[in-house]
Amino acid sequence: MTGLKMKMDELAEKIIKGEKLALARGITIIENNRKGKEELVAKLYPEAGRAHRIGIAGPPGVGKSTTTFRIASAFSKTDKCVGIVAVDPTSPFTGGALLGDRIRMNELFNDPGVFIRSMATRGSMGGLAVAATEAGDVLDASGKDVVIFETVGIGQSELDIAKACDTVVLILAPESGDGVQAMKAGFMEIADIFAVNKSDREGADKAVLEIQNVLSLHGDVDWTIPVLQTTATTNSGIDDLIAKIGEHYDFLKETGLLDRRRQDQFTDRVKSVVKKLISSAFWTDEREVKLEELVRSNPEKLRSPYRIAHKLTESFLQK
Ligand SMILES: Nc1nc2c(ncn2[C@@H]2O[C@H](COP(=O)(O)OP(=O)(O)OP(=O)(O)O)[C@@H](O)[C@H]2O)c(=O)[nH]1
Ligand SMILES: [Mg+2]
Repeated sequence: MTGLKMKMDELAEKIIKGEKLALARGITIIENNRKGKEELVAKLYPEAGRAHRIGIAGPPGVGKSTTTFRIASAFSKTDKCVGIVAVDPTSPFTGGALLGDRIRMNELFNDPGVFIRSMATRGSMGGLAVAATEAGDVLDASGKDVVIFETVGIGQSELDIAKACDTVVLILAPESGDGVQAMKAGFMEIADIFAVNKSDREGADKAVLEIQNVLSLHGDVDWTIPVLQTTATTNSGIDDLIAKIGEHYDFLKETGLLDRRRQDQFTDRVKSVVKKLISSAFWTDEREVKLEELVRSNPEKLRSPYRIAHKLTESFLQK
């Protein structure tokens, strides 16, 4: 056994026991693509799969962190261990928010049943979703009953993270009119529960109706997508939200959808690793240089990306 593998085995064992420091180290290794990452994931993966993965998505400022905090505290009070992956550099979890928020988040930090990890969006393209999902695996393997992913915005990378969750909660605010944007971005199709937060403000009823209208066109057969109203700051409607999250998880388990979803997610992950492996095997220094040469030697008017790509990959693909 190599030294590195032994070290990773040791670390994995500590993570599986639920040691916080080991957890933090493990996630750092994954986030930064450090040496030993593959060995660590291999060791932890068989231990993962027991946690309920909940995605909390939505446009900036609608109350995702406040809601996450409420949900996490409620779970923690019922003796469930909670892990949070907050994917956003400006989130209150990383100190980007107002003082009041930070104090509330600190209460959570002091809760021994809750482990919070924030990840910055400055990661490489497409890599963030993978890193966040793998951080979720580490938390899952460490025995968390629930892993919550808070993402900001409704872009592709947020969509990818949501797709790796069991239950996706889309949070909107009454005034935002973001529903339409979220719909365009593909979030309407993958959200299992809608929450119109800040329902202490005007327009919440109208927003709920609008969302219900759109959903009625989708007409999913088995799971009726609930559209709830919450006011995260006063904890209003949060019990209902937590109940629906639980119902959805039961629904997934009873119908066998959970296994199917996880199998699909696993297949997707293998595909993305294969893509990465092939791409890094292909892009040797030599080929980078050849590409430069081909681009330079072909006059602009005659240049076709396909022709050059075929020339470059010819020998590689024949193997
Ligand atoms: N009036 C009202 N304000 C709320 C409610 N929920 C959250 N807020 C406030 O809205 C602001 C943003 O809340 P956050 O929970 O940080 O929202 P977020 O969606 O996590 O924000 P980002 O992570 O920056 O996208 C804070 O000042 C909260 O106190 C609510 O239900 N009603
Ligand atoms: Mg937030």
